Amino acid sequence: MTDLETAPATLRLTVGQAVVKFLGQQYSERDGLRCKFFAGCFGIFGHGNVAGLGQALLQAELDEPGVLPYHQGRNEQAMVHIAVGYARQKDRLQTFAITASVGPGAANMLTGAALATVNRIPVLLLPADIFATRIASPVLQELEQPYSCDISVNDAFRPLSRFFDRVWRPEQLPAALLGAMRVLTDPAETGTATVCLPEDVQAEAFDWPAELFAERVWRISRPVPEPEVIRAAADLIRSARRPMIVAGGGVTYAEANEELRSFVEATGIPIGETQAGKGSLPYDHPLNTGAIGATGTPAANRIAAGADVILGIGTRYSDFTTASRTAFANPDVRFVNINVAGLDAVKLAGLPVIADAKRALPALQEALAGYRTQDEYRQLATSLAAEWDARVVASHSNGFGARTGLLAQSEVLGAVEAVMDPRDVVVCAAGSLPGDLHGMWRTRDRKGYHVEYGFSCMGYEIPGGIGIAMAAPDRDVFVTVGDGSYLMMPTELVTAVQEGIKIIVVLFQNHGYASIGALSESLGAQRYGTKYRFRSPESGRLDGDVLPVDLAANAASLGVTVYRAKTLPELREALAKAKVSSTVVLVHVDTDPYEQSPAGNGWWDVPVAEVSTIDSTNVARAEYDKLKLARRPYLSPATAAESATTSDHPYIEGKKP
Ligand SMILES: Cc1ncc(C[n+]2csc(CCOP(=O)(O)OP(=O)(O)O)c2C)c(N)n1
Ligand SMILES: [Mg+2]
Repeated sequence: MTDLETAPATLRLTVGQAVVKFLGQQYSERDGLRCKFFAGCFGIFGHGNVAGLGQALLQAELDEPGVLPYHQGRNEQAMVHIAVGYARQKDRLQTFAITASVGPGAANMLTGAALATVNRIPVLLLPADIFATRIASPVLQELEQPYSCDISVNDAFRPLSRFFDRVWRPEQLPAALLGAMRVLTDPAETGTATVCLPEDVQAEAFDWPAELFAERVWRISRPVPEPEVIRAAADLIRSARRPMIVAGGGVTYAEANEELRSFVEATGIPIGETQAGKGSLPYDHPLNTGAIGATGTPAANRIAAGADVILGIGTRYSDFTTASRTAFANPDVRFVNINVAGLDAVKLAGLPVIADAKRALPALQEALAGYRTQDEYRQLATSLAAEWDARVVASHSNGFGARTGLLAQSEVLGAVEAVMDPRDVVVCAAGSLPGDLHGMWRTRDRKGYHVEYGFSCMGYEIPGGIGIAMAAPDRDVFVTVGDGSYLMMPTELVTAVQEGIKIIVVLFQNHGYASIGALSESLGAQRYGTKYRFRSPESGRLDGDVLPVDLAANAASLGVTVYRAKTLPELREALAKAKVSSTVVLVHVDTDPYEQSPAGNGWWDVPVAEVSTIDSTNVARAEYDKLKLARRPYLSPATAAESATTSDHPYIEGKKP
């Protein structure tokens, strides 16, 4: 044998070409189903990536079409949102890579990076970086720091990423890519993975071991619960008279909806849903009390207030879920938390069941054999939910718009819901709509509700909707967006038009921030800075006439089909046309910023100025001082209450064996 025959096979490629080739070979697998992990790569090119990753994507498109399809975006932040929308709709089994140029292109992705990490959604960011050789420093757009030469704008990704690396030399690339893949495909760790690629390194050639480009399958794990922990959790739940489930995003990401249904029907424990958990069960399941927390329904919040054991499943327990730690008012309340992430499982001093929901729920159901809540408790949950549903339905056509000339938000939502098929997806992220949707949307399908509320990022709506539509071409995607959020990021409408990705945008024009306006008013800050108004020559303040913006014309100028609606019949007609259209559609509807939708009684802790020269602020502070007394620390260890095995349990039929 000659040396040549024994030498390991290598491929001579640039770093950019190696990245593209590697990404095209990554697969995820769960429950025996395998799919490409990267559906493609979004990118905006500048000097930092045009000749590196840009050249590599071109070469791949010509030589191996389809291996990593390239898509053009308008704004780097929005490209990350598209990836998040896509990955969430795909239950985190697939995502996109995103390449951006050095400096501002990279920095524009920071918001998206944080959003993905907060929401626990996998995205791979490939920001270009400053020259590794420093040969021409400072290059255009380089951030200089007097104390160090190895800092760039990209270091700002470190706290926003679950994995961060910078490839100063080609030899470092395999470890960086494999490290990123491990984190992206770990359900407990997933979020943003950032691999920074200096612009000179991207173009540099290297002899890569051929096996770097072998097909690689990443198993998305389903950690099983420890039997001892399941026994302890079952003991705690058996001690409960009024248990409640808080269903979070983890239920659906684990595709555990049927296991949840079975568990709920066997044990008779009612559920409340978080924003990410909405759709865990259909809205009309008799034991689904709907949204819980600050934007929760009176039904869920009443059950939560009396609950003695909370079983949290796949929830981060954000302040909206706990109503800023006031929702669970029973002094003896204890928590059991099923979660793949230890970080979440231990929250509220809960008994941590660190496991996948699809594995843990059947185990817990078996351990709870014979346990069932009492009829009257279940009936209470069902009747409270039905009462709320009647209020929601009434708000859909309460005649408000016909009386005042401006539609109420609830009327618009009713019309949107009516035109949608059960599997269609409603999308939102910020403003007054997420609260209304959380409480009032009647979700019929596990993937039919998509409100980004981990980061609640204005501007997510349209790009997020595009990602969802790419992930689910068999569903219509209805993006609900306020005028403020629309103005933040209408740019990706161009991307949707370019790619022929149908989304239906319903734009709620109320000339400013109705949500923050109402919040401001309730906190004694008089809606300051929340209306879009001219600066008045008389007062010198922003309280003049309504601004003459025409967002319908704006959307039309981007190539979108636009309908305008002012009345309910006009709106219904526009939505019906949008539903059957094959193009990108925007329905522009004028709504009243002051009309409040029906709501529950959840509190949200937003501190009010403790001293002030303004009367309204002082009144609000006095109210705040009262309300904050309801906050609870939730620190009691999660052991079964002493009385549990002996005392009378009016709501429980089965007792601990
Ligand atoms: C990027 C970003 N900036 C600021 C906020 C704070 N914020 C939350 S809602 C909102 C106003 C949203 O206005 P609009 O989209 O018109 O919805 P409306 O409140 O009128 O329903 C603001 C400024 C945010 N969530 N995201
Ligand atoms: Mg608005």
